[in-house]
Amino acid sequence: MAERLSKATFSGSVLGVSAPPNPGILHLGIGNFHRAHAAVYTAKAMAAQGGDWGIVAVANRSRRVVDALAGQDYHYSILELSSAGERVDVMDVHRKTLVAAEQTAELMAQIAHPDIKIVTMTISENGYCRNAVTGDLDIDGDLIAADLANPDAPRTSIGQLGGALIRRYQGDAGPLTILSCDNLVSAGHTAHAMVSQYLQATATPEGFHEWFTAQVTFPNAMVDRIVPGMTDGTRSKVEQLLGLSDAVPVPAERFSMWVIEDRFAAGRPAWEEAGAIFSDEVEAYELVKLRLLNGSHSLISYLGGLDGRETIPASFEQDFVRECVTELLNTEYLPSIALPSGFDPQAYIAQLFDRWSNHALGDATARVGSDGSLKLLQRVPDPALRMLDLGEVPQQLALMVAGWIACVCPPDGFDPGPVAAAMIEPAKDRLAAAVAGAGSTRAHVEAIVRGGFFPEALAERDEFTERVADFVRIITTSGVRDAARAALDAARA
Ligand code: CS2
Repeated sequence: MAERLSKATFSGSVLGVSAPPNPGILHLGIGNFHRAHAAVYTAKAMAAQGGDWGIVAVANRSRRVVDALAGQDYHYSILELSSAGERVDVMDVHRKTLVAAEQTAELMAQIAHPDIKIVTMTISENGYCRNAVTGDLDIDGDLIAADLANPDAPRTSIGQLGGALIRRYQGDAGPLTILSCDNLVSAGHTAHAMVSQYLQATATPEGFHEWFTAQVTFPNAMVDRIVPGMTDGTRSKVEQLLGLSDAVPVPAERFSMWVIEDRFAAGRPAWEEAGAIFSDEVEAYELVKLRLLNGSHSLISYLGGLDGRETIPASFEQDFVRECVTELLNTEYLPSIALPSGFDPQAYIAQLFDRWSNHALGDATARVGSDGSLKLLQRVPDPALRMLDLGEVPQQLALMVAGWIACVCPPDGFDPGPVAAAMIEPAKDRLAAAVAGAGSTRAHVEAIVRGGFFPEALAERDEFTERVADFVRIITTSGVRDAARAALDAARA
């Protein structure tokens, strides 16, 4: 059994630098993605230009990563996997960890500390507590209502940020940047809207709102790196390459991209030294990535999942999946985006095809298919409405929604198989309640589309619901391949 990775046992050099003792960044959501993305840019930026940009990493409730990191002096490895081979890097950029659910007061005090200049976050679509129908903060939902009733012990990240900002103002701790690193349309604007709607609904001291408007910024950003979940294989590969055991290594592809709006209230690391792009066209990049990569990813996962394919590359290898994705990209997504200047969409798509074919990475179909009720909101309604307004039915987007329904809330009697069963759907119970008693596939689909899972503007488009129902019917009677064929035939008619 190899020794455990730690400061004492690791004799190589870390990626970038080891962070200095005083952290300047607090990160909400210490999942794999942060550790293979922003953390890497930060370590490299400090290696190039210094700065007190070590990171306080916050887990929402699970102790697993936090305890493992503390036991390894915050060292962990990143295992890069591609057809060109594999490499391992060791990181040492975190300086402290917290668990929000157990240390809420300490978390808010830490965000209110003058040394912290930036809060970054990967709290997933779910963490923003948005109402699916209105897009506003879900103020009457159980979670936000509970935080508003008990603002000193908030459970949501939005409530914790709200409480911390009030403390920061009271303590005169200076300006702050809150940087969303989640896959959301206009991520910065969305984060800003949710936090300010929370603050509007809560008691704040005099002068607070003026301070908040002038001193707290929420830049938009597009984040990108495919980071699958860790497996036993990741751990043993790292042990083999490093000669040390790491309880929390992160597997990742080689590709990485970060496009950020340069609106930082209190300074920032020289992330451009690590390859980040500072741009005024971030929202265009966000749409490119959210639709071309993430949207297509959802279609690959539902079609591949229903076809029994356990990984994204195994799904994408199927001709019917590749054909539907190509159609989706060229006729439904690309025309919906005002591209950033100088951007070559076909080169980007060719690169996506390579990334989705990465068997060495083996990204799980079920990972991408999880959380569909939240992800599809970012990937379907706007481009679907654009086509519907032109009098066309978006066949592949309808197929995507049908695939999601067939995987996570199928009509009675249809078994979507083991890959679909491994998809985690947080709205499963609400979905089941919505479809209870539906007497036909059409009624089943309508109960979902109109059941609070999609914005009103899409829910009222019967031609869309009808097409989703057609595809669910075909999937459940003659299979996903026939549904894909029907979607392609209709698109090409
Ligand atoms: C994926 C993303 O979970 C998903 O739906 O599309 O996690 C994707 O792998 C990342 O956004 C890549 O940057």
